[in-house]
Amino acid sequence: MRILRFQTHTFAAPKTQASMAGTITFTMIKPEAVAAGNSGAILNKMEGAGFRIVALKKIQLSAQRAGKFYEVHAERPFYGELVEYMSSGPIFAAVLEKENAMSDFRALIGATDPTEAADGTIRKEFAESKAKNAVHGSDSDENAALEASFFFSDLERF
Ligand code: IDP
Ligand code: MG
Repeated sequence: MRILRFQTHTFAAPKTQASMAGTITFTMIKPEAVAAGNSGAILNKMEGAGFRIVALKKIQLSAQRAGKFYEVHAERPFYGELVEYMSSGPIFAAVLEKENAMSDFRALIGATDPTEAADGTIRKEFAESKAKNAVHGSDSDENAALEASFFFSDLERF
């Protein structure tokens, strides 16, 4: 006769303040990197670094939508150039998941200017210039959530 065994419940330990960083970040593979055929290699680096792809789409932004996305930079001298560039061709937009997603992803992509980016970073390997720097990465958990929602509904995240 078989005896059914029931597993006792286990409870996860409460999160400490130190582990409260968000698990979601947002990225774009920018137009020049998509055009150069580097999308697959860049996504491979992201997955290889432990990021899980929650959502992914290829899309071309209108100048108006790119302007809206980068509204926080509206006063910076390169805003017009940035909006024109980011709407110049298709991009990949993605939501990524990992512990400490935002800060670990910023480390993976490297400094804004590829000449200052550390060896092994995505921008060091794939960026053309400070402007055409291959990838976007959110700069805070709050912005990651806002940026992810700019492109994806809840039904598009798995
Ligand atoms: P980040 O992408 O590393 O967060 P930000 O300062 O938020 O850098 O700038 C947003 C984007 O604007 C950059 O990724 C880059 O494409 C562009 N950008 C930043 N600084 C310059 C600049 O001095 N000249 C031209 N483009 C720039
Ligand atoms: Mg930024």
